[in-house]
Amino acid sequence: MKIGAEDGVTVGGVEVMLELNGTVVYKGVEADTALANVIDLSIIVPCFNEGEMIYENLKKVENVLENILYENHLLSYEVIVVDDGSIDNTCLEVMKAAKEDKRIKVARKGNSGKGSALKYGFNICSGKLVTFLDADLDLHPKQIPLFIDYMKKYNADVVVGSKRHPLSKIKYPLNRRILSQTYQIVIRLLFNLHLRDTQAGLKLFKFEVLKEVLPRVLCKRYAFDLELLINANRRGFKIVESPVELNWQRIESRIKLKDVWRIALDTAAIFYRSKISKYYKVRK
Ligand SMILES: Nc1nc2c(ncn2[C@@H]2O[C@H](COP(=O)(O)OP(=O)(O)OP(=O)(O)O)[C@@H](O)[C@H]2O)c(=O)[nH]1
Ligand SMILES: [Mg+2]
Repeated sequence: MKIGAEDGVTVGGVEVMLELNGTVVYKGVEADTALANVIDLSIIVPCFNEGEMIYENLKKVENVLENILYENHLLSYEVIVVDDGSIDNTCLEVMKAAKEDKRIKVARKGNSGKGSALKYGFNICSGKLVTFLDADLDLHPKQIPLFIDYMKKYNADVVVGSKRHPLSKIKYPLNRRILSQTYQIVIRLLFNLHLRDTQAGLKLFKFEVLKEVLPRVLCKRYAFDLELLINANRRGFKIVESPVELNWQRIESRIKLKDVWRIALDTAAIFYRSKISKYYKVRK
């Protein structure tokens, strides 16, 4: 299977590479081509070196959506997998799933972090509602309908999964628990944000929120979630927390000391933009 920028052609303003059997791979998306209201739900899955589990996990996503979205009057969906520079077989596995289900789309680019991948995926999505879903499925997509219910019930613009919601059921290692709790305490001290968890890998947005907020989100890696939520909050969008069931899937966490250091630096930069340069202007 050949994947290369030299094969790129432009379709609807997006540079794409057409695979031999017709699977479309989006590459080099520069322009903002997102079109709201074309379909009901877009699920964006950031994916880096997940070859071992991504095919199976995309099948799980597909099953869930087939079975439960109909009950929620969501008739159409797309899954956009953003694989930026994986060095394992992720791309082949995603392409296999995409060939079997045309609602799965593949976006590829050079590696620049989870946040950057989500932003990139948004550029080619077209759902009225947009979900961010981590590829490891620590948070199973069967929880999406609950998020949709919360959005309706609380008239919210954004619903975030929260490991610290009183109704959440959480299974993950102690070291990750401590890291997560410490980060949320730091956030509480630095920012006036009334959320107990900014980092969970399942979130639901109205399309318009991301359209307005993402251009002001500069972090490319894990602090992206925090910056996005601060920005949405400053602009007056209503964010509510949903309980989640988290079942840890990895043998070992991928978050290393280097990532913690990067998160700390990015968080300091967000503090500067939020409190000093007032980069996230409040909506009038
Ligand atoms: N496209 C892309 N996806 C990424 C990148 N880094 C992480 N991801 C994806 O983002 C999601 C969350 O990353 P994880 O490594 O699971 O982060 P985490 O859940 O905070 O930490 P652990 O599960 O403890 O390792 C997964 O789907 C990853 O594949 C990246 O640089 N590019
Ligand atoms: Mg994870």
